[in-house]
Amino acid sequence: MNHFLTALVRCRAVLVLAILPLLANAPALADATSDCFPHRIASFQVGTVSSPPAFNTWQPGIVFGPPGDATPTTGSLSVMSLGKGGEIVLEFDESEIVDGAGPDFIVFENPFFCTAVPQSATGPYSVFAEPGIVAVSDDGVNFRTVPFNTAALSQVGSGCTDKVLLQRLIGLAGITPNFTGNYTIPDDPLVFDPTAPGGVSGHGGDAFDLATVGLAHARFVRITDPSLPTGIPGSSEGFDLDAVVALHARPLLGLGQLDTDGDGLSDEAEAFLYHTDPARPDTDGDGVPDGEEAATCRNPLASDPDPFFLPIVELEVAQPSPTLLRWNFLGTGVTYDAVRGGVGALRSVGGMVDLGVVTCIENDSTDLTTRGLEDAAVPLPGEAFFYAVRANAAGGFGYGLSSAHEPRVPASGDCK
Ligand SMILES: [Ca+2]
Ligand SMILES: [Ca+2]
Ligand SMILES: [Ca+2]
Ligand SMILES: [Ca+2]
Repeated sequence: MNHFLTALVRCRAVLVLAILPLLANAPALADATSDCFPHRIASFQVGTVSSPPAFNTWQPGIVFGPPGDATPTTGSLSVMSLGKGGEIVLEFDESEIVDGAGPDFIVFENPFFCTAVPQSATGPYSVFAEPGIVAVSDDGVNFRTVPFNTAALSQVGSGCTDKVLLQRLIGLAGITPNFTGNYTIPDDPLVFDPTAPGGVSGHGGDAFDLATVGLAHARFVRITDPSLPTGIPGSSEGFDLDAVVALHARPLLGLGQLDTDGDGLSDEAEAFLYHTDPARPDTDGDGVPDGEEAATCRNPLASDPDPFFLPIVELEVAQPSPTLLRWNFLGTGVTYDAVRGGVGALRSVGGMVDLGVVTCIENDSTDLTTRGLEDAAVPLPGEAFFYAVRANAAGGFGYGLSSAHEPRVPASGDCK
């Protein structure tokens, strides 16, 4: 069965194309969405681990998107280990963090309670914590380190860290246990919440305020592992980065993009992606501009406390296999549709990209391990495939329209 995806790419700019095998490590096409996550690793120097390679360094994109599933006593595995002494710089390239009231971003590592979770503010506990030093920058050159207690940090040992010491580690990341939930609610580790699992007042992670380093806005977050004697020998030593989430942010307009209503989102992004009004800065009338809602993972179309974002996938061609395609984004409740066609079928129609005849669709892939597609087919000599991978939030969009403007139905089966 053949499938037609006329006009789908433009209308769903969350689609990206990778062309195989012409472009090894094919970069994703730029898009114009904004959300509360960084989308670029500006630099990464892996530290040392007893059993290299450091965990998930082969899929570093796992640090993008929301934090992975965790409970107060089981940390997320959706992390990349920095290794002892490792350092990573994440860049917000579609938005910038701004200094609002209180904390402005959260860093999620995967600390967890070693003991029973505390039942009251006075209850004892300890946490398996691997602290990281956090610095922020507006230009990617000049970084300002969030102040922390160096004497307290030097006391962190190889095992679990006691409550008393933990409370002296404020200013570092990797301290507060996480649990799945609304990851845009910052935790205050000094406030016990009797209604929350483990007494964590938000959903865990460690929240930071740009005001503490005197910055009005920032696009870069650097995390440095302090090379402590913490952790279990293996591939996961050092700071395990799960996610960075902006709480106060605004979108950055791309070059030449029009923003008629000045809400931070381009006219095109409003019309094609968010379905907000390009002539109205606050489409849902809740007092928060569309762009600010998008850049902080809130729905610009509704006053909904749950995090909202348009999942973006970026493709890579796994080497040395030229037919293994991977994508770097993983969010709870997100499935993926992989679509393959011939490059020769691609054509431009009225500013849209017509994918032409599509020869294979992998529908609703939820492979959480590899987030990849190993395609049994290979292109003929001198020809190439394109792949479009579309992330599909739970209950999300349909499959677009055929060239006859009828709802497209994916094939049964997959590309394997
Ligand atoms: Ca602030
Ligand atoms: Ca706008
Ligand atoms: Ca608008
Ligand atoms: Ca609004």
